[in-house]
Amino acid sequence: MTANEIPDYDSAAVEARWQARWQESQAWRVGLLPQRPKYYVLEMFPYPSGAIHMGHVRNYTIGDVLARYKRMQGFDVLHPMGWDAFGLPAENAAIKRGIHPAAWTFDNIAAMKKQLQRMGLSYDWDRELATCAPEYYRWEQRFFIEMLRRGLVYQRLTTVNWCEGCHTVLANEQVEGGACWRCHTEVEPREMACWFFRITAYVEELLAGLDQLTGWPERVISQQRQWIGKSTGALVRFPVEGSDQPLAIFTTRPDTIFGVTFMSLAVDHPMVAEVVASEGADSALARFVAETRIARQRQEHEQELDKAGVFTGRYCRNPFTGERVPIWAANFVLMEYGTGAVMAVPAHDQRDFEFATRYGLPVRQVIVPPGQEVAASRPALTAAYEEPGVLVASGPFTGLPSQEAKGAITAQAEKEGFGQAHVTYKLRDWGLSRQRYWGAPIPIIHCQACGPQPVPEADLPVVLPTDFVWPADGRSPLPAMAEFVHVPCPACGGPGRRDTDTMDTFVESSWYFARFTSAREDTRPFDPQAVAAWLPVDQYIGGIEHAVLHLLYARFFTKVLRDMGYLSVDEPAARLLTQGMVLKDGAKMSKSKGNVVDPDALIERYGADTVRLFSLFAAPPDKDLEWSTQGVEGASRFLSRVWRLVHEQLPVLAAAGSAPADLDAASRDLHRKTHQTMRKVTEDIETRLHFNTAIAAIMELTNAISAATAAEAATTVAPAVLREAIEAVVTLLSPMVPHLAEELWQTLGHDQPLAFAAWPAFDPAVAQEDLVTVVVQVNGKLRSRLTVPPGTASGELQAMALADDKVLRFLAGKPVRKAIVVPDKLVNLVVAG
Ligand code: ANZ
Ligand code: ZN
Ligand code: ZN
Repeated sequence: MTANEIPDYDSAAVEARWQARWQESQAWRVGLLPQRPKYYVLEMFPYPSGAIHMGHVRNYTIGDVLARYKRMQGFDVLHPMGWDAFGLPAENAAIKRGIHPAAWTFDNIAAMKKQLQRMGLSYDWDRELATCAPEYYRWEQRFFIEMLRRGLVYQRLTTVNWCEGCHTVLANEQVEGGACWRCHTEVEPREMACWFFRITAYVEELLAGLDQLTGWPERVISQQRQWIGKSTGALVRFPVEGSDQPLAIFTTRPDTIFGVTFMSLAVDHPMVAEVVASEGADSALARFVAETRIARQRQEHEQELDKAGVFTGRYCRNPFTGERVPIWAANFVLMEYGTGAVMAVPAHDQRDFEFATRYGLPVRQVIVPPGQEVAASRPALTAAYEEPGVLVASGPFTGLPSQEAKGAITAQAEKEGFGQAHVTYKLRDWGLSRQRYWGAPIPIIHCQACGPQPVPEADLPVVLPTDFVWPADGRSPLPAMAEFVHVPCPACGGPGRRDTDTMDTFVESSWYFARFTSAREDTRPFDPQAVAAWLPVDQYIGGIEHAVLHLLYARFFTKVLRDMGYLSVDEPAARLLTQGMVLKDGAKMSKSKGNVVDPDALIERYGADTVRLFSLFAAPPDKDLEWSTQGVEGASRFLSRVWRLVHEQLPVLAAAGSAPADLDAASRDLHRKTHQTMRKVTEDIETRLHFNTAIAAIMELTNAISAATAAEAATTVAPAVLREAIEAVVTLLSPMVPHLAEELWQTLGHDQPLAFAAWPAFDPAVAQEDLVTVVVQVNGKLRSRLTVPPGTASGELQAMALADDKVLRFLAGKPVRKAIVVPDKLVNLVVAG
């Protein structure tokens, strides 16, 4: 075939053709139970915002390559996709455009599904799920009730953000600088009864499980560990003057107890409330409490308040020294942690140091660096000394190293009855009530007489009503819907009131991976055999931003569902990949920055295969990927080259029989390169998901084929070897650029789809480099030979020569004066005669 007979590579036509075939043949469908070894690859499902972005493209392409690769490896691959479909943006769109959240959501789902299909992603769409469908969230309502029965769900008062302008509770992300994002009314804290999942009941298991998650990135593990925030220390009770109630504090540094010079209370501490009650609302303390609460509300996430406080007028006694200690209220102490009270040791805690400096409180050093315990005098500290050391001025504990003193002081407190060892966690129970409309209804009916009652199993699901006109003021319409709200109490039959809150949308994403194993099951949440067979997810792929919340909640739910008898795994996913971000000019691509590249426009222009190849080639999957137009064009050119190469060589390939037993040098080189490439691509995908280096290797093989078939090449390679090389290129590329690969596979004369062909098995013997013999001389006389791969470095050859038995015999312990090394040929060692 001459060049002008080669058909154009029309990516649009090729992609449309294969996508239609895959759809018709339901190519990616897997049965309820795997028939072969299973592999479950899952990408974090998207929120249906309306359009996919390059981050999705990257995430889903990575998953798709793995799914396709594993199919060719002989696995039954579960590769599902669905929609995390409840949430605030649907309500915001409803407010802004007067469109119903359900309509908006389902329109978006339809649009995004088309986009994903145009990417050629191999999903089993028969398992598609949308979390906003009653067929999905009904099971979540059942889990909620079962968890309630097990004490894993409870209700308590909590403070929420209230906007009086909108008469609604705002989520944290709807509060901007202390004001409502919509009407700019100042947000007030308001006490409200909310439901909680008792995730803290699993805290130790969640922590211990981290050690087993060897397939998860270290970064995620350490973020979870920090979030759980286990601290070991002691509770110590300080007697309070004029009260029979001691003040309990939690400390991780009982060794510093002789350095306490004041106490700090959270503004929400009961003792502060007591003092405020007796002093009145315009006391300095009362004003400080009010100011601190407002400042907290306004506080942006990370920013810390300037340390400030007010003396309460009260005193307690240090149970170790009998000393009188003033009690302050301070803005940096949190009621939610420990006991909400701190023994302040300004010499050894930087926050206390700054506080003491500001208010002129004493600083007393009780720990010194080892070796300095006998200094006659010490300069005043200019900052807290937080390191461990040796105790000074600490009564009977003076001279002990701080680590040892922690135990001794705690033991003493325990013996005297004013303290004990104690562990605290930063992890809080998970508040799940959202005073929003677009979420799964909480299946509870409140009754004056009986208290909150679960909706009976037979009445599930509690379906979110959708037939109403969306109220323009943005309030949840649920509380005003009489037929929804006024229902009889399931316990006494008296008048009841339905809970009109909905569940946090993180609840839906905490178990969707299990539902995918039997997504159409309609009599129970999961088919027991299917969950047992498919879980855990073998490879989970998603953004690092989910390191804590989603991934921790999913781990919690997995353990709860296990304990309720639904699942038999302890963890949701064996391996986790957190893919890097897609950047443009060094900044994350985002709508707000106006630097987004629209995947649709790219596919239109270059084709899905090019977009896939670029996103895989431009960076290893866990690293950030810098967008580059040249990169996309490079990917496009490479695919055109492969297309031409296959068509150009077709006449030669058609004649290819089996390879001759005796290959000429050029054929042997290409044969070897082919098997080396198979090995490299397999290892890169299998062990590290490094698709970029895998693609680079395939490009090299393509170059080698081009060189071997160039018009000016000295010899022609054996047609069978050429066929093997070209088919390797097509096959190894197929998980990455599946449309083009299928088309070329057909061009090469195959009538079965490549997607289910066997992954090329390399022959290690063929892949092995030919070895060369290097002679070793001692003082110019041949003494030994080394057999090594060509190109072995001089230093390595010299080291091998010096370790060689025969050589050692001739060296007879004499020092080597000089070594002459000619790579691939010779090593000559010169020793004194
Ligand atoms: C005395 C002390 C001396 C402390 C010292 C530290 C250093 P982690 O490690 O994060 O668990 N603390 C206790 N409850 C608190 C609260 N509700 N709000 C703010 N701070 C609180 O921190 C434990 C330490 O944080 C505790 O140990 C306590 O200060 C403080 F040289 O007690 B420490
Ligand atoms: Zn408002
Ligand atoms: Zn009742």
